[in-house]
Amino acid sequence: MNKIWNPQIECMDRSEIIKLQNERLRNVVKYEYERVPLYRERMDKKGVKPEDIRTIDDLKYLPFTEKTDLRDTFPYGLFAADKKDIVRIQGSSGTTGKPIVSGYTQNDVDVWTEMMARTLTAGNADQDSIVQVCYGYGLFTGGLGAHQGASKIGAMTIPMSSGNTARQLIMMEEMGTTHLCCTPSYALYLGESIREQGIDRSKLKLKCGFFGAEPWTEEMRKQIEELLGVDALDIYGLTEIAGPGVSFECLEKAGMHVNEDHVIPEIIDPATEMPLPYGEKGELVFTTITKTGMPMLRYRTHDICRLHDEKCACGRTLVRMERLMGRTDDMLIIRGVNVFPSQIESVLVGVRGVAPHYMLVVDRQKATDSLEVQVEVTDDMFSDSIGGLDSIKKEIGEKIKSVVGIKAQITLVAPHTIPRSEGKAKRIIDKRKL
Ligand code: DLL
Repeated sequence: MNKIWNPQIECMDRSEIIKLQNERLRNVVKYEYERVPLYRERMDKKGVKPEDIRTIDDLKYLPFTEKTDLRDTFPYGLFAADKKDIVRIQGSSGTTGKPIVSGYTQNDVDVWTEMMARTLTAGNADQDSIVQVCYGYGLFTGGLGAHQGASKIGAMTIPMSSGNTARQLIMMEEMGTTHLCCTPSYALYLGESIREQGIDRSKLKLKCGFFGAEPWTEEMRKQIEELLGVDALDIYGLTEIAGPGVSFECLEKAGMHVNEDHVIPEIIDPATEMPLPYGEKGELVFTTITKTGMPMLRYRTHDICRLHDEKCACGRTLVRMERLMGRTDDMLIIRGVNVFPSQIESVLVGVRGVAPHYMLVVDRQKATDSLEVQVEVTDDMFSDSIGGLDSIKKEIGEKIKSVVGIKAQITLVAPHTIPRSEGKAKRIIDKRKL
């Protein structure tokens, strides 16, 4: 039996959903125009007034919002609510060292919590469930998002946060965890650890897992399901829009239901920026229609996927997103952390003795991602002592850790050995099969 947290909304007639979206869209556009200078200026420049936006078909007249807008107006430029009404800040990494932050009012935290409550319910979690959250707690939305949703449905919630696999496994076994929230690569790692340690799978009570924050495949789903004995569900979200739960799979595993009473998804052609019909592959764009802290109009996610509006066998009528098919930009997700090559480059240009020629090699071994940064040393440095080279490696490693938030292996290579490109530089070798 497939449980539904809010059937009234999740199974609403499409015509009713669209009516609700039209009404909420009109309100949010007016609200943004009145409160956020960036939106007002951009709409004025396009000659669009809030009254021109009547229905979701008018979305195409609105300007887009980009991650760079959040960076350029950091920290408070896009806040629509008064600071005193903001109760939470969450964040992720941006294209440079500056974080990307979003401010949430209590309303926004409640909206997000509702989305995650629906997500967990779609995997049959309820007040009898024991939910182990191994997403990181902190600025990253994974931990707190899953936690809030699990608390809302009345589940026993274990806020493990990420890491410390031995302790995760003890808790899972002894507490009788039924539902697991973590990245798919960590789920695989947990599964492999269970097998390696010879833990008796029949002692585990796991039923279902909610895995997201990074790309994964149907093949990984099968492996995780086999290793952990769970239904492995895909969940999607992003800090700028809410966090995890923006869309979620049900046990039909036939695409992620978008919480359309709170967000309007569109697919656009990333080159022409024109909207594409359901079923076509393109870039996913979201407009939030119930947030008040920092609502987003036509936020370009740079994630590539398809949308479908047929009713799901579970009864939900919400539009479904296919598994993500990649990105339109060069953002990598390494151990769940968003990494832009430009961040690495900004570190390298500030280090004496290295040239701005580098290659990022990403790999995955035993379900754990690794990042190797190969960088050329300058001619002068090349003839320097090993001690000098070691201290450069150390400096780069520390700076990358502090700017990007992950540990990288640094390999210094001889001058002129990184292949030069005549066109767009190729700076990434991703050996993971995602
Ligand atoms: O990753 C929120 C999240 C936490 C989602 C926990 C699911 C579970 P950000 O750090 O802002 O937020 O990163 C957002 O991660 O634009 C996608 O590129 C990627 N992403 C998120 N979920 C998936 C998924 C969180 N299920 C960025 N499949 C997004 C593939 C995903 N990529």
